[in-house]
Amino acid sequence: MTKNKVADLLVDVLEQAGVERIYGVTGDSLNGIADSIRRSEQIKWIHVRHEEAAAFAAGAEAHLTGKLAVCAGSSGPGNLHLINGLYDCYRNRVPVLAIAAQIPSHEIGSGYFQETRPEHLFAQCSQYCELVSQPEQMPRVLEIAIQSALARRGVSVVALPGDVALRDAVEKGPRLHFPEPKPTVCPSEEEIKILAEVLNRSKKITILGGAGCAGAHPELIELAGKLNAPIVHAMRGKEFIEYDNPFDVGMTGLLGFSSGYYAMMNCETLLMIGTDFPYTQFFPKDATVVQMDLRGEQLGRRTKVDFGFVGDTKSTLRALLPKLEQNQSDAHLKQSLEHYGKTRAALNDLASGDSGKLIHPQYIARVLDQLAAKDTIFTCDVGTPTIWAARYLTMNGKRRLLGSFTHGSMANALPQAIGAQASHPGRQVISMSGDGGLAMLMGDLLSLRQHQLPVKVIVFKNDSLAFVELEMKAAGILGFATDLHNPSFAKIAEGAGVLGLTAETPEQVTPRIAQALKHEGPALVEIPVPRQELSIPPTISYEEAKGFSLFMLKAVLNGRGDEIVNLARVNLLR
Ligand SMILES: Cc1cc2nc3c(=O)[nH]c(=O)nc-3n(C[C@H](O)[C@H](O)[C@H](O)COP(=O)(O)OP(=O)(O)OC[C@H]3O[C@@H](n4cnc5c(N)ncnc54)[C@H](O)[C@@H]3O)c2cc1C
Ligand SMILES: Cc1ncc(C[n+]2csc(CCOP(=O)(O)OP(=O)(O)O)c2C)c(N)n1
Ligand SMILES: [Mg+2]
Repeated sequence: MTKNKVADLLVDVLEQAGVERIYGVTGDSLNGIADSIRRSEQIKWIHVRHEEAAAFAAGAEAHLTGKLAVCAGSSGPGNLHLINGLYDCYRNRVPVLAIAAQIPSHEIGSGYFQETRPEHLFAQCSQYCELVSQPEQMPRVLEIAIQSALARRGVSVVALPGDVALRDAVEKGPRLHFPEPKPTVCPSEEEIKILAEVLNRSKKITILGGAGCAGAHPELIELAGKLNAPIVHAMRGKEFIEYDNPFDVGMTGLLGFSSGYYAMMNCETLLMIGTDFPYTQFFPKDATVVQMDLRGEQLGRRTKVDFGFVGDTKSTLRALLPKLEQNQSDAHLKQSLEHYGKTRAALNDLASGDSGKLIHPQYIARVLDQLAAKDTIFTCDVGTPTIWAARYLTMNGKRRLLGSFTHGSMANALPQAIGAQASHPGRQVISMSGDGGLAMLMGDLLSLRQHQLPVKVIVFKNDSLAFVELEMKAAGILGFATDLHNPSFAKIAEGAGVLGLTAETPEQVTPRIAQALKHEGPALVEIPVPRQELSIPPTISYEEAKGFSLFMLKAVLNGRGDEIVNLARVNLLR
């Protein structure tokens, strides 16, 4: 009987951990591992065309399933390509393991062909990153890596030299057999009492909820009802908070709704729940701020906090709710909801499909929202597609929305869609791609065909890096270096074996998208949209904007872009 190799043991451990697929590009030092994966009945190798796409895809899978997802790259440039996607996984706090193959162990330190030092390179985007330099370390190092990724929710990297992978294993099999830890974390009784007292005292409360509210929807709604509090959400919380929510007043921030902005600014008590909303200028200055988060180190990170509590949202709210009194005043809630109604109506007006020859991107997003299935997984590129997704996609508790919201990397949507579709074969997956974003990792259009992934790619073709152009305008800088001389993406798709369609008029948007969604295989719909959909009026002066990036402005981009000026004036001229 042939002996188990270290690579075989690695695959055994991954199987034991429930891994079903590994995204990557093979090569040299990874070949031993690839050979063991080939023999696995459980684990499928998803060959992508760029390792960055592999990491984004693994991140999407982990985000959607909550379980460990895996990507791999060969030594040197192969695993170096993983980094940007891994950074995104790390910032999104999703459990991902990266296998970074390494050059032959006896060459390390000699400046050998493709030599890099993964332990250093990945240190910033991982919770755990170690080199396996001898067979005795396996499976312990791999299991620590997996445990770290799951328990700390983040990225682990195992660097494995090709020769070590091919040596005989010392240990017989996996050592750990316990499921992913799911502890409940709740503030102490004394703390819950203080929390209840603070909230019972205040009549004008606004809740800012984020991704940490996942799984606690009923508790959150009950809480808002007792407090008569409008709920503002941060972007990563949209998919968990917005639906079936009579207290929803939209998002805040640059891409937010002015109703979300004012609900926060006008409250006496701001209750932050499971959010790391990063833009400090959008927090009220005089309100009492109460924050709860699973991680103590998050408290007070974005604004001053008067009362901070460590706990998971569900357990904390369950303990808190019986101690809360019904707030008798609903004036703040009513005012916020009314404002939301008006903001929403103004945004809906802009999503019209009948204004002459132009196809407004808002309209495309609304058509997508209407035609997509009840449980569609959407991904959106960083750039203006993030705006359209934030404002025009309706979440319902089953739909999901993924982006590179915290790391903010372009080109995320297509590779995230690959991971979403590979891990959810029966689900509709739609990638809202920018023309810049799609072109950046366009090689992986080929993966849709190769792996029979019926992803639908909708290209917002504005022939520019439009979001950056907007930033330049807001900063009073002339638009520069933002032109895109685009090909026909539909023809490129056709050449890649993907159904390629183009909508050239507003009337064609619905039928083309419907055709793509009905198509059994992968499809791409290319849609020309105006370059400057959100224009910033010339009234914003250079003096006002000087030294401020778009994200630093205290501004909500309303549909037409004029509110950015109003809020900027309020803030900067005070
Ligand atoms: C082009 C662009 C524009 C953007 N504009 C905006 C904008 O206008 N508005 C906006 O909101 N965002 C915007 N974003 C996104 C923004 O950068 C942040 O990523 C987002 O606001 C963070 O959302 P979050 O707080 O829900 O999630 P996270 O940052 O992931 O924070 C979640 C928090 O919940 C905690 N947590 C996790 N699990 C639990 C649990 N079980 N119980 C309790 N706590 C838990 C975590 O520790 C963390 O502190 C933009 C992004 C891009 C790319
Ligand atoms: C990898 C990377 N490079 C550059 C940027 C800066 N950036 C942010 S949005 C953007 C433009 C995106 O263009 P496109 O995908 O065409 O979307 P649009 O805004 O035009 O709709 C750029 C260059 C970034 N976020 N990530
Ligand atoms: Mg563009």
